[in-house]
Amino acid sequence: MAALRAFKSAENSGAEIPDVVCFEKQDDWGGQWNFTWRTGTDGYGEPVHSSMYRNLWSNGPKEALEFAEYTFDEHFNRPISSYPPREVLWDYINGRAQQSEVKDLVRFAHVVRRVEFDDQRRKFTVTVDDLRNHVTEVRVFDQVIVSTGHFSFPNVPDITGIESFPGEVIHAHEFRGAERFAGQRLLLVGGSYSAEDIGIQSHKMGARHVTMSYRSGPQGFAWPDGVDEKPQIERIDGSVATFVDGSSGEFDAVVLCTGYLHHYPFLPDSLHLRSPNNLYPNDLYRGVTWNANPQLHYLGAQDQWFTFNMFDAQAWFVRDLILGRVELPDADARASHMRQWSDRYQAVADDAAAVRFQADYIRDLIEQTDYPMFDLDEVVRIFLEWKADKKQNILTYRDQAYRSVMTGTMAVVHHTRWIDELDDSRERYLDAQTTADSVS
Ligand code: NA7
Repeated sequence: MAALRAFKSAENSGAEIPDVVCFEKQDDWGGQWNFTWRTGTDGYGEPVHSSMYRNLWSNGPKEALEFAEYTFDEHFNRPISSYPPREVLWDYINGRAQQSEVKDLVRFAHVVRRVEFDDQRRKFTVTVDDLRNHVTEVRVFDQVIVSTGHFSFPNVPDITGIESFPGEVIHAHEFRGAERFAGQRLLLVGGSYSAEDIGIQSHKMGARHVTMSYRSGPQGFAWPDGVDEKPQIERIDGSVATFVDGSSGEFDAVVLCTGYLHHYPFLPDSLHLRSPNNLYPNDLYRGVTWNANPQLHYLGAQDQWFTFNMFDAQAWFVRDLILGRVELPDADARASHMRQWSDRYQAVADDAAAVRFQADYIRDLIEQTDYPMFDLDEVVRIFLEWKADKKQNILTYRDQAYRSVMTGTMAVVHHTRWIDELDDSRERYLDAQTTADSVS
């Protein structure tokens, strides 16, 4: 959606743009934010893309992800809170894309099966299945932008003895809601955002106990009673998990919050990004362009502090490369640039440095395009404050309010505290008449 918007914005300002077509596997756009109740395979028998769950609220302040050229004020016409639930965020990104009038460029329910590159002709041949009409199409393109994200294909580790576990074992990708864990003892494997959020969602929905098992280090929040952390699992025997510190516990269900794989089944090895989930994946010039073949680009392949506005910065840069507005240096110069940024990334020592690294990365991209520059240092400050809020109280950080760096608008304090709100719908969220008192 960022790429479509970027091209449209150039066209609106008088530029000639190439023919753009977007193939989207799902029936609607929104990617990760396009929630489905389905797990495993979708109605067409294709792997379900989105890892979204029903009760998800933004886990970072919206002021850190706001688009610089389509603000929350413009969309909602009034201040809203800093941590909207998923339907509200979908509404925002959908509103922007609708405004761009780019929907006719998207071929919904079209799954890309294969992308091949012909070195002689320097063209891509793209094989696409129209899932509704059962037609296979083969098209030729000069440039390909991979915008499928990298939080769709679960990383599923083996755990000794897990096959003997009598309860349910799922990956976070298949998690759709925590109601089913009410009264249960839940074991979450992993120590990052999925474990943290599924953990507190399950606590909110009445899980009897939640244990999170980390590999590298504890998340270290002041967990409420009924939530704790353990080191790595040594083995599972039936319903009992034993951890490497010798402690053990009995559980009713396991959720593997073990992250995702960079997996692009439509790409041959020579074009396929392989990377851990980090802030500077190898092989991508300026974090977007496949260095070995700069006619191929990836958006959003990094791990993400910044999200929507970073995707914009990337999309505008890739657009301008394609339009020839930004010069593509030769392979050596690109490699040297990548080395510099990679060295810088290697020197990142903590989360604060990681946020600053990503802010600098975005600044570097925006400086080369006409995407509106915004106060990245202030967003870094917001991120650090957000981290402090979480440290202070993991159950109340979503009740805090921040000021927009784009408009100066102060977010409102939401009518209901996150921990008390059981209706995550857009209607309920936007119901300004409801006060905290009347629903408590
Ligand atoms: P992340 O952030 O990639 O984290 C994956 C977590 O899973 C991380 O804590 C890993 O430990 C842990 N992991 C991976 N393999 C194992 C094994 N084998 N055993 C134990 N633990 C393991 O993914 P999330 O799903 O939490 O978040 C996805 C994105 O959503 C995130 O990047 C945000 O943008 C929002 P590690 O710390 O590497 O030792």
